[in-house]
Amino acid sequence: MKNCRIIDFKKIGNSDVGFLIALEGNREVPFNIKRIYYIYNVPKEIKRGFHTHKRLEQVLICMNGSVKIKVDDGNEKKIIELNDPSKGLYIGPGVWREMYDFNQNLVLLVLASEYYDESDYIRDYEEFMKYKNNKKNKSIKDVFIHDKAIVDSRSIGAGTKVWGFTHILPDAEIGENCNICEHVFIENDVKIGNNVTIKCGVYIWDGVFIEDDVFVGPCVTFINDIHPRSKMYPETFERTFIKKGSSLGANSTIMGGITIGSYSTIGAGSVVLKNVKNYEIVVGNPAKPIGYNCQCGAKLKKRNNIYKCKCGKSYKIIDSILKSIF
Ligand code: T46
Repeated sequence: MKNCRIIDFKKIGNSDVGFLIALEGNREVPFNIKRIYYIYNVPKEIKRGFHTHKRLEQVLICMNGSVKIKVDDGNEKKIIELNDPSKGLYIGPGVWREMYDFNQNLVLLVLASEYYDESDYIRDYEEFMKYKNNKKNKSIKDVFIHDKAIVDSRSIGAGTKVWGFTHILPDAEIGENCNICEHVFIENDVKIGNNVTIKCGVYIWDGVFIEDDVFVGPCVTFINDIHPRSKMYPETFERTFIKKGSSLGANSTIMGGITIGSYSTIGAGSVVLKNVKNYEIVVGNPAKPIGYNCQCGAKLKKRNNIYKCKCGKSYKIIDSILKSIF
């Protein structure tokens, strides 16, 4: 189901010494964690939930005991039992949820992307269905669509251009002022921010998330299944994050499950297998760092531990991360 999936966390340790699981925002947990809460001591006969959120993203982790969760995205319903602290249930916006069969020992930890906000809830099922249908039937305004493009999605922001022989599937979400060139294919579980350029010949598969101001060069290849086999599908596809302001050079290949840092540059033809840091320039196969660039794209020069750009911006490495200082 789009916007709802199980995440398997990496366990450190073994049954002799016990296990440790470390979760970091924007890594194992696919958002910045702003709030944590937990639910416990719930009598077995109680049912909770019965709502959706319009913007909130959550990961639910059953730390002890068990609980059943019915999820419903308006098209498809699923029942998921949570009973293992090494698994998280990701629930994105627009998914109705009902929780029941609480085991008395249950401790349900919830990691949330936003502070508590009652106006983000829809607590009435009919209203939820209306909300989902409105989204589906939304007319797209101020978008240029070439008459040889096939655009099934209704979530396309104003000012965006979609050129010929491009196909966008119905659940893809695309921001404002993007340029999506010819011969591009965009699957369903894809989000693209504002001011993004997608050059010709790019296929953007389920699980690829592209932030604002990103440049995707011609024929960039994304991968979302690390062990592909014909007619065999993973339970969930790898999730790849392309952060704000980064540029992916022509013909580069981006391995699934990694994060390309903000304002980084991927050299043309590179094969990127690992996370790339903010502002880093990586090239080659496998891609390796060769320096840093500025937000404006120019290569930075290092003098006395300060990285300077001809545009006037300066950067410094603080805790092994390059940061803008003025
Ligand atoms: C979900 C499941 C897993 C707050 O004041 N602050 C908070 O951060 C939260 C989460 C709730 N509240 C208040 C609002 C309500 O008056 O606590 C009361 C119960 O909250 P809610 O109706 O959201 O509780 P549940 O157990 O039905 O659902 C909660 C989450 O809110 C929900 O998003 O997915 O846990």
